[in-house]
Amino acid sequence: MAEREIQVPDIGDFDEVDVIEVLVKPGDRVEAEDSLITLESEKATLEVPSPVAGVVKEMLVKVGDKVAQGRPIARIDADDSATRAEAPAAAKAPPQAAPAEEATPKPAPAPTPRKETPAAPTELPRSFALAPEDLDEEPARGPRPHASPSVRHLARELGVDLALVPPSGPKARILKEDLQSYVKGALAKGGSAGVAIAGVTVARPPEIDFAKFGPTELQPLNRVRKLSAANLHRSWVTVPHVTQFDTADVTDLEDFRKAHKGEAEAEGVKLTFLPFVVKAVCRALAEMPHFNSSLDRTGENLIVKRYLHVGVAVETEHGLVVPVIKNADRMGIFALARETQDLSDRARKRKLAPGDMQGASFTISSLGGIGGTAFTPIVNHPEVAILGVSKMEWRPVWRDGAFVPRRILPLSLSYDHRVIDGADAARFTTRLAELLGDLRLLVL
Ligand code: CAO
Repeated sequence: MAEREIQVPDIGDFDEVDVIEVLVKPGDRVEAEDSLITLESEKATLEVPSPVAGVVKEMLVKVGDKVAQGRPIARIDADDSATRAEAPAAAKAPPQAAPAEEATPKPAPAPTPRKETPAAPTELPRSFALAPEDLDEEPARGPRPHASPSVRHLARELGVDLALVPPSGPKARILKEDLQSYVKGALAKGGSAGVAIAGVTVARPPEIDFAKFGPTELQPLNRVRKLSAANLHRSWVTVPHVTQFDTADVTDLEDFRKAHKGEAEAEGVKLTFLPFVVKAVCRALAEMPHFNSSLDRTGENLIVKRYLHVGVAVETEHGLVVPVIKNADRMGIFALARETQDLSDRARKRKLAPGDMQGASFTISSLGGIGGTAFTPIVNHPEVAILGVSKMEWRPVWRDGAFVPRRILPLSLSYDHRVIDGADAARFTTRLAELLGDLRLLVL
């Protein structure tokens, strides 16, 4: 046995990526190529395999850590045979490099990218807005089935939960053949094998040949759309959503905005409606901090964030992107307008850095510039609430015995009912309406 320190291999363009899974623990036996940890960048999820067989002595990373190339991951007591097995590879190195190779721990082999692979429900990419450090440890699960990365990869592609596959390999290892016979068996049952989503098995969607009904065209989804689809789907199936509708009388606010538009333009800022909404949202969040929180992964604790980073959904030709206005509560209206404009411009030109899309604690989706009366936005999980803003319009409002025309802004607040009660949601939108209805409250 020889102790080996395993390090993060070359991870491409990223300085640091998140550890989202630790797949082994001290005392576990691993074979060469068994995955040790899973890393996640904005672009892909990667499994880092062990370069040697042996017994895990110590794990040097945990879920939530940010790691870069060369960072030690684990110490493994490598089998002698493993050391021997590596010898030919070392022999391929130039002769003068060999001693250095002996002295320096060898990094793990290149990770397996899972870029374009549709992930199983438990392994969907996280939200753009996720702050990994907010999350607690892995939820309690049964023992992870033993399988090589290639079998796991295939299982993900096929949408098979490996926990359901009977293993036939040594030490209950699931072999490729096991997976194949499981899928064959499921198909033989009439293709009724369901898809497991958040612990619930639902019927597979039927395969329909639409060409039977008329001409069709296959358009592959781009990466942004696939990522946001996965995040939205996860949120849809895991978060019990409720949407609270409300309206705000923004007549005075709109007069104020129009009166200051020219002044803003002189400073190179397009003063739209959104910065005022962001400002009001920050105030309401400061007053009701549980709207600015996340449930941890055990579901037993609330992580209340003491920062106000507001995500803004931006429509781009590549799909929906959610850049984040950091510390939005510390900005004035013009600064917010400038920041929104800059982030949305860069989103549309695909110039956002990964950091621009991380860390949101609450999201706003404004469709007001386009139209619509109300909608039910999906919570940007692991956040717990999202505000949808629809088109402001003139409506007759009954005041002092007569109808008067007022500009009314529709608000749609979707929230995670595990964290927020309906009464609180109504309080939140009522307060927002109050703040948007009377600008003076915003400056207090
Ligand atoms: N009611 C009426 N008019 C509104 C409005 C509202 N609620 N919100 C904005 N407007 C107006 C603006 O004030 C602006 O008017 P002026 O030209 O008179 O100043 C005009 O509509 C255009 O605004 P905008 O869209 O350029 O800017 P914005 O700051 O309001 O919004 C952004 C920025 C990035 C949120 C928006 O461009 C966008 O992408 N919206 C779509 C978001 C989306 O797709 N959400 C769906 C997510 S779920 O699928």
